[in-house]
Amino acid sequence: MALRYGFSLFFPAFLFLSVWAGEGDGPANPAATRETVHLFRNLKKLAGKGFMFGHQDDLAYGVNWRYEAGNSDIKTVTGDYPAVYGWDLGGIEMGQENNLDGIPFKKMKQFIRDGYARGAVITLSWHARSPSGAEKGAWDTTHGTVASILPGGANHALYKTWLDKIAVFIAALKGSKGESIPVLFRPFHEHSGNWFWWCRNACTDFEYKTLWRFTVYYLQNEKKLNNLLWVYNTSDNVKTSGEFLARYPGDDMVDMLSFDAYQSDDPQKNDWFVKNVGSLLKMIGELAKEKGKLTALAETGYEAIPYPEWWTDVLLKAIGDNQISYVLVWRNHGYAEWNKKMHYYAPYKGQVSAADFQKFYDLPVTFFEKDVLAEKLYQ
Ligand code: BMA
Repeated sequence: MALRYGFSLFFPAFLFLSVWAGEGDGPANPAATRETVHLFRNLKKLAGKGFMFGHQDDLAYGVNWRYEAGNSDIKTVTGDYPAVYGWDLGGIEMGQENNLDGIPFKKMKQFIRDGYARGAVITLSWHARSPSGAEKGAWDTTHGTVASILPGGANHALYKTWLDKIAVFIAALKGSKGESIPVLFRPFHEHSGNWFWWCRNACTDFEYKTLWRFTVYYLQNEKKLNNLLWVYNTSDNVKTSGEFLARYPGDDMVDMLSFDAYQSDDPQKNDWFVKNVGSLLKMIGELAKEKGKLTALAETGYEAIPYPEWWTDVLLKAIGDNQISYVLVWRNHGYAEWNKKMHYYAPYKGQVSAADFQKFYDLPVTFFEKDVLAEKLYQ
């Protein structure tokens, strides 16, 4: 009781929000824009029919190409674009022109507008650089870093400048009628892991929740961004719903439950991926049903996809009959200089899994861009 009282005195505004927000079948934000409300409701309906396919950085580059207008590795295989485009804001907090993987933010804005104009869904992640260990970027686990950016912390004013930069970027994302483009925002992702400065080995559950609540409060109430759907995300190491929800900030500040899981070993020798992803999707599906939220497999993939049937024999089986909004595979960097191997997760023309990906594309349950255009997700 004493703790609660002290806490609410310290951070009143964003604590009290929880009293009345988050009810009903719309997004958590009661002031969400029309298109954002439509997207939330349409995604709920869509989850009963199938799931969307997403790809990180899809329009910017692929294996063996960079910045070619209209190009997409997914399109070279299927003739269609993904239904979900993932982009990462890492670096924006430093005022950089390019994100951590070299994409100019100016180009990213245009890719986002292009994807939205074609009826697709946009999701943003944020590999924010640690204020404590800048040279390691987001991959710094100095204790106390999250605490330092919370209200009262030494880096709190700095953190607000980061959010101000994010707000400028997001506010510039407009559709042809001047409407704000809805964004599935997934900050501080994979928090159950042990590699980022917001992970569970680097900050307490309470600090994480406070960081989330402050971030939502600031972007929604101070910056008036009402086009965000908030995506809560863990890694694949959580076993129970209690563990999954350990850092859940509240129904009033989350719209989607998700986790990230990658195939790391040979799927023909080890069925861990199918089993684990399947059971985690079931678990978050049940939680989402209770809470009236959406779900996703927010990041996945098998690096360089050496198993030709990975799409229909592994990924599809892992998803099973779980009703999720989307699955997104990570970026197609191509040859990675830093560890001297290929780093990509989506097929491209001629890649060994391309034929199987075409089969995956042809299934009635997989939604790509042409399918979602017909769904009119924003109306
Ligand atoms: C990782 C790798 C890195 C990249 C980071 C953020 O999985 O792809 O090369 O910098 O994601 O996009």
